Amino acid sequence: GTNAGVVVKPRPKTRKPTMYKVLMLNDDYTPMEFVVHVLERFFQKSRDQATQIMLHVHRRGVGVCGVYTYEVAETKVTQVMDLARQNQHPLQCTIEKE
Ligand code: TYC
Repeated sequence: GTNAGVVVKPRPKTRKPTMYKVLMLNDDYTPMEFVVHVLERFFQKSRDQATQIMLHVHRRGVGVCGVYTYEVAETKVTQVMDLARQNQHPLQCTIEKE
């Protein structure tokens, strides 16, 4: 086929990194607009995507903001929790191994 004659060494040490879901939890007090803002700012969601995720969390209690390696996921949780605390919102965010 293509690449005829090209010899490729197997590389057995390569591993898929363990990935972690960042989960957003519903509460009764955090404004919907704040949650949409958080999803746009820290999770690179469009306004429409952020609104869909926020409404899913509002209705179902929990939703996935994104899936990342451990260090990135942990950083995003910290960023969300810091901004929520600064604004005196009880918004909760956590990580879960995929
Ligand atoms: N339930 C909140 C309200 O009615 C909105 C909300 C959505 C809060 C998602 C948190 O993760 C959340 N204002």
